[in-house]
Amino acid sequence: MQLRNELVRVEADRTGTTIDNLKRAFLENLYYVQGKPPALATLNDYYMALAHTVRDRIMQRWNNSAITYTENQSRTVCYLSAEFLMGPHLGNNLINLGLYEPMKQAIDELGINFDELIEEEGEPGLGNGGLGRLAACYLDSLAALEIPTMGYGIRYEFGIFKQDIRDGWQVEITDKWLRNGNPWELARPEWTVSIPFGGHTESYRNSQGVYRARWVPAWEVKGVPYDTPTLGYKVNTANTLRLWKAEAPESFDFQAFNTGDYYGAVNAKVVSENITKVLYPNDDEIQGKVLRLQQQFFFVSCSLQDMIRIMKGQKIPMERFHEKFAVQLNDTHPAIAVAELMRLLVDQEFLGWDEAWAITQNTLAYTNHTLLPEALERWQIDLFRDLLPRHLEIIYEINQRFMDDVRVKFIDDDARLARMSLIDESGERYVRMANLACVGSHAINGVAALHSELLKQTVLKDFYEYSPEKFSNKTNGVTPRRFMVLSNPRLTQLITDRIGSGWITDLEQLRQLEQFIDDPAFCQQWRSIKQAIKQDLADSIQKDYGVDVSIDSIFDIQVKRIHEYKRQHLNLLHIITLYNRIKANPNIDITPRTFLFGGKAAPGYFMAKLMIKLVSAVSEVINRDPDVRGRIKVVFLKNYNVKFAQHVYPAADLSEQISTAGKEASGTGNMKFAMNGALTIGTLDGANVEIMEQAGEENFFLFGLTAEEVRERKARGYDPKAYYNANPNLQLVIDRIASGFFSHGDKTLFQPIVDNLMQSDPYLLFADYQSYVECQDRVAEAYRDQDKWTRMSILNAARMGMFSSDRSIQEYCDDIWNVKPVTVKETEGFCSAT
Ligand code: NBY
Repeated sequence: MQLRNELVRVEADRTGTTIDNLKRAFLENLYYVQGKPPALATLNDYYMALAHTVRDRIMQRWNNSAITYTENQSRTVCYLSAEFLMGPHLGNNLINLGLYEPMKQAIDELGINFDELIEEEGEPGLGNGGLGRLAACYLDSLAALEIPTMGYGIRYEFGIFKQDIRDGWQVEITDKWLRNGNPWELARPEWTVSIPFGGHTESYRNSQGVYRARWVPAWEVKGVPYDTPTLGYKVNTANTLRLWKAEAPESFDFQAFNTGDYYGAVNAKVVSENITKVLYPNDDEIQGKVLRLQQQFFFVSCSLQDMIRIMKGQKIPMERFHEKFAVQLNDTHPAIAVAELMRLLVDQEFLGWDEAWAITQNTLAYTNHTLLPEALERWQIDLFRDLLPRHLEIIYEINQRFMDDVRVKFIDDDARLARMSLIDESGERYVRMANLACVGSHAINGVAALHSELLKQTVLKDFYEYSPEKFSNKTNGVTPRRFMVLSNPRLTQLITDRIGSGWITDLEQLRQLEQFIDDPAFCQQWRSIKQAIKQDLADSIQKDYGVDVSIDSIFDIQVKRIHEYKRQHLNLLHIITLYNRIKANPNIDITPRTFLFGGKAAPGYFMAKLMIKLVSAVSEVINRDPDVRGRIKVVFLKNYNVKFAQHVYPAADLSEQISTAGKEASGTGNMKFAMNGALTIGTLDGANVEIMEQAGEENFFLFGLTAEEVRERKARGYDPKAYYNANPNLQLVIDRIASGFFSHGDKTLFQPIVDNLMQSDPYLLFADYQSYVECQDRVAEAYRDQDKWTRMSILNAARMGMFSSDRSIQEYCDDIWNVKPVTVKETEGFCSAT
């Protein structure tokens, strides 16, 4: 008791939250953690001291959460994802702790610019795009909803590359995000696991004389966990993001060293550590690289072994694995979990096959994020066997039993059997990861209503017909804490002044804003906030690019990965159309616009990189043409990431969501824009459909073919040249590009884009061109009536409640995971378990 009281006192002293406590703690961390007196401190030292001051205030929640979960033996969601795009932690943690304002005051009172420290933080770019960011939003909502959760993934030493633009071309620079240390993570070497690879399998007789299989691996690596707390908004819950780093089993192989092979000894270490060295920077295309399979198996095995360790620590019998854990597979990247959980349960824990299979299916659930058939993961059998010989045997065994079941359910249908097999035997043999994920899971979902329907009709049709009860839709959502409260404090204040702060955890409450659309004062405030935010972005564009943009122009923004299916080049066709109108008639009355682009191209995706070059080339010509008189501006914003995104979404008037219908699974940027009051121009694709339903058709700029029409058009034999020949405006746009007008006379530079569009146009830009341009003309017209535009903007934001990730996560909890909130108790003192 004496010790306990002492600890309570120490803790209050160390992590108090009065302004004085905060100032003192900050200076103490600067001096004793960073080892700097203020006179020698750099901006980064200040940032680190502040980060530690915040981290200290997270510890009690984190420890109390761990204690509560252990005592309750709570069912835990394990979100398995090869990517977590968390964004900067500092501001977000302060928001979730409810300490943003006091901390700002404390730091400002010390004469240090708090906003500068927030901006000083880099971000852990451990993801490519939507899929990785979704995982981060889901961790935020899981904690806000007080659901015991572990996020499991890979601690890449180098995340997504940093993008520079030189002479209009993308240049990739390695992302050294750990260079200055990472104050948000704690290594947990005591929970290191061992991961086997390669070798062969053999059978042996156990003590009862029963034959069993075992894997005799050829090599192994260690997996060391690094934990980062993920806080819930104003609750005591602090869950854990556990990322695995690969290390050599022995940092030095003395045997090799003694035989004189010093190089070989060190090389073994290099090879092991390669596994978590770098994130694959592709956001679609599968690359059948062995290192990628190593990464996937590595983090899945680490994570499942970690769950087994936790079961044993809590003395829960292994037969109850599925009662303790709900494991979600974020796309097929962790789908090897199906075979690995079977191996661990059967070979290591000695459960019978049928029991292990029931546990596996009851534990796992699979989320699909793409309809593009070329993006479905598969692995060459030989490569797979070399790395995971035992898993291949297990997959064969699963497949044999599965094929027997299909054969009975759909008699005499060999074509169906061939399509559903876990092994593609149509040519070279492959393991099909989506099929493995479907067979091994009790639930399968898509990420928007349209996507989930199309899954059932196309890529997963056979699996739907086989087990329709497994399928459901879980429309994506985004966290309003990061994407409204943190990134748009002015709008947050205005909304909260009017309807209170309940909307932050119950986004449907934004509907109450509808009552103010006829309140001129409110509309005026709404508009002036948007203008002020646009000014901030304009200032940073002036500073970083030397381009002067007017805040009275429409901020028309397309930020997302660069992809042909996302059609940044359709946006360009419209821009060139406007430019051509001005050139034909320099005095034409057009609504001024600022076109902003941002996004990375996969380093090996030639067409995407050429699209970036085309944006740069068009912007160069337009921005300096005196005829344009500044009425249109085009800027490519380099190195688009979560941190920058937070400045972009609040500044937008118009959100470009213009993918070919049926190609974008959901989109999540579309939601972030709309809840910050941007209007959307979009196709009926992904979650756009639901966004329009919610906002009302009259508040959405819809254009283009539907997914069904796209399918028909292609089936009939699509001919882009017919559109080109029939449309003089389109012709002029394409001819200008082809003529070298935007490339200093070089006719060859953009020829691959022109040829692609003229000859096949796989994403139907030409078919949608006229509809898009007409829709953009309606946008320009609408913007001229500022009162009307503001009302539409308010209505959009007010009606985006369903796109909170809290709603998505509640649906996963109820329909798939069957988990309930566990309230973490508030205790004084950090020894509450005793
Ligand atoms: O997932 C995106 C979808 O395109 C988007 O429509 C959806 O909103 C979002 C969240 O559900 N998919 C995505 O971001 N995919 C990837 O980033 C990705 C990354 C790696 C690989 C494949 C896809 N890979 O095969 O390595």
